[in-house]
Amino acid sequence: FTLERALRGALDQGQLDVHYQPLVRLAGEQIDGFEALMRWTHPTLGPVSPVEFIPIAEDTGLIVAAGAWLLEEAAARTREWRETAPVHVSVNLAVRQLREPGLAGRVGEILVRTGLPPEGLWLEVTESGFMDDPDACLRTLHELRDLGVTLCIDDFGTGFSSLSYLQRMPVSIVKIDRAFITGVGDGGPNEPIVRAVLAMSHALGHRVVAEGVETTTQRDWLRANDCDFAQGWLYGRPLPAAAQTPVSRFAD
Ligand code: G
Ligand code: G
Ligand code: MN
Ligand code: NA
Repeated sequence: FTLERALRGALDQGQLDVHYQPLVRLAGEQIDGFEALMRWTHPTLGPVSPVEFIPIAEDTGLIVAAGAWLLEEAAARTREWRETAPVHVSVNLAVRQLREPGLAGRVGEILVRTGLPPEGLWLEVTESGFMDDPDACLRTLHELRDLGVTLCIDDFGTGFSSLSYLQRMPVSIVKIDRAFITGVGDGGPNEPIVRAVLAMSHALGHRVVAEGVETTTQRDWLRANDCDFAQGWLYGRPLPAAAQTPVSRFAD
């Protein structure tokens, strides 16, 4: 038995699922959209953590088919939600997917097939994709942006964050990694860093998402410091689509 072999069958055997986590506008505390997160439940192993299986899916290339499936599933679901409220869905793109020729064309086809308008789709990429082959990555990101979708830099602040990437990547949203959101509002050492990322991102014309917001203390500090969006257990855990509603409001 290997996890890799099990994962090869997971998509065909319907073992993959999508969970959705709310992303909230800090002014007004209204849902702006949801991040779509892949889940795998193996028939005997039970739920396998994405921290375990996503790297295997990337290394084996299985992420290409699984990611395309997730994108179509999330787009179709969000098109339905948009009959109630103008929410977006945010989908993670692995480096491996970014490198696949024709990605933007396939994303465009999915938008057409599902009827999701491009403003309903955010795509999250990390700096690691940019590092390996900046020119190819930039071309793909520009093609995606030309579709009218919103590009986000994910896990900002971790890995090899470089200010030149932030400036050169055609993104309009910066997602600050949850490691930096720990302790904000309590006078913790992350506060000056988060303030600086907010100032720099806003100066570049980008909007900012704080990830991993768990407390009202964090929320109040982020709002006072003009952070645009928040995501985290304070607002909701990733859950199946049936457990989410696109119109929830959160008390101030
Ligand atoms: O979903 P958390 O609940 O455990 O996710 C763990 C990690 O797996 C995160 O880094 C997240 O970005 C990644 N991940 C979850 N779903 C997807 C997906 O559909 N595609 C890619 N590339 N990464 C994902
Ligand atoms: O890497 P990415 O940011 O795409 O992955 C999001 C990861 O963060 C998922 O594993 C998700 O379950 C997790 N997550 C989301 N909100 C919170 C939170 O408030 N606290 C913690 N500890 N983890 C969170
Ligand atoms: Mn993400
Ligand atoms: Na993230």
